[in-house]
Amino acid sequence: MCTCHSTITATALFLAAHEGSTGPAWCTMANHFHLNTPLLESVGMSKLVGTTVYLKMENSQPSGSFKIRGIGHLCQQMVRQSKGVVCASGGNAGMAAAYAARKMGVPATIVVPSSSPQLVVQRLQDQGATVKITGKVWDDANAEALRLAETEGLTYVPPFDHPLLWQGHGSMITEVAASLGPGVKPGAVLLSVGGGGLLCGVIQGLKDVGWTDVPIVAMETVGAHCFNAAVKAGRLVTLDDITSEAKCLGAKTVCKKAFEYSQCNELTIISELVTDQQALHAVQTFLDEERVLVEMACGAALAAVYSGLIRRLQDEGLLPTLLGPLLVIVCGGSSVDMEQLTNLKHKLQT
Ligand code: PLV
Repeated sequence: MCTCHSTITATALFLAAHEGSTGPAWCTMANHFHLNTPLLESVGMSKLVGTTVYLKMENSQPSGSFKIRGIGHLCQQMVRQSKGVVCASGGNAGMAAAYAARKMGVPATIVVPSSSPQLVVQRLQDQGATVKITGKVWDDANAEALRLAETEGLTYVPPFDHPLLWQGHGSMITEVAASLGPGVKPGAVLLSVGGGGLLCGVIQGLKDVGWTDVPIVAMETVGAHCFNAAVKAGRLVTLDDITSEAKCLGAKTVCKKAFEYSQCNELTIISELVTDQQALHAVQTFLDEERVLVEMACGAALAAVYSGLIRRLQDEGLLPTLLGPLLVIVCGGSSVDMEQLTNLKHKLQT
């Protein structure tokens, strides 16, 4: 069939389903904001782990991280008639909300804590967002975002705790299944946990493709470890403070759904911690070996490979010795550049 004809038909169907015949301009461009990202084999990491390692390159999303999948999906469902959106973020959820809002022609206000580096503020402003700095950590910024939603009538965009986000994030696993082809399935999935949205989204995706028996290694840094604290305590725990430099993992309390999944017998979720030094070392090694710069939040997951943690989990019998391919979610992040990396090196290596 002529591809041009099928494109017009798809667009027409999309418009009819969403807006009638006169939808906004963004509807005619594509029916989602995220890209289908590459799935790359890492020779260096495969050597370390002893099985094929696949990298799902979410760093290459237009907003710099996986967040655009869920936030783009949520915005398409909730933002159509909005005066504007407001999102509280360590940085990347805000980047995704600002990107989606710009594409939809809607104003965006992003509230970040003072711990977010200046380069994040600049990048958010470059996306056309109004940036407000409130409080020390994400939880403080979130209180302000909720207040603005109430008083200014803005649509609140949650960064990690909403079923539409999880549904949107789930698309990354559907893509992995398509890339790997029939009959190939990961031996384990490795990812980072902040507020737990990525974890819930990956589980949603695993459910969608029938892979719920695949174990998940859920990584956090010490000092941004709200999921690990909840798993250990057997209940939701609110951390006193965020002391890790992985600020984008810095929610004080993990979302309820992520905790519920950790208690679910049908899923295997292994919660582990690395130090900031290990996360930073992983960021540097990844830059050298894969030629890609990611932020500390992502380094936490990569450190599980570079620090030998995956091998240890195999030795301890928590992961099988003959492990199938390891799927690493390279969640990305915009809170990093060479200057920020140098600052972190000085701060953490002295
Ligand atoms: N960052 C959120 C929450 O911050 C934000 O506002 O951007 N990797 C990267 C690069 C991230 O930015 C985040 C979340 C995560 C991983 C963890 O994802 P989550 O929060 O869905 O578990 C406080």
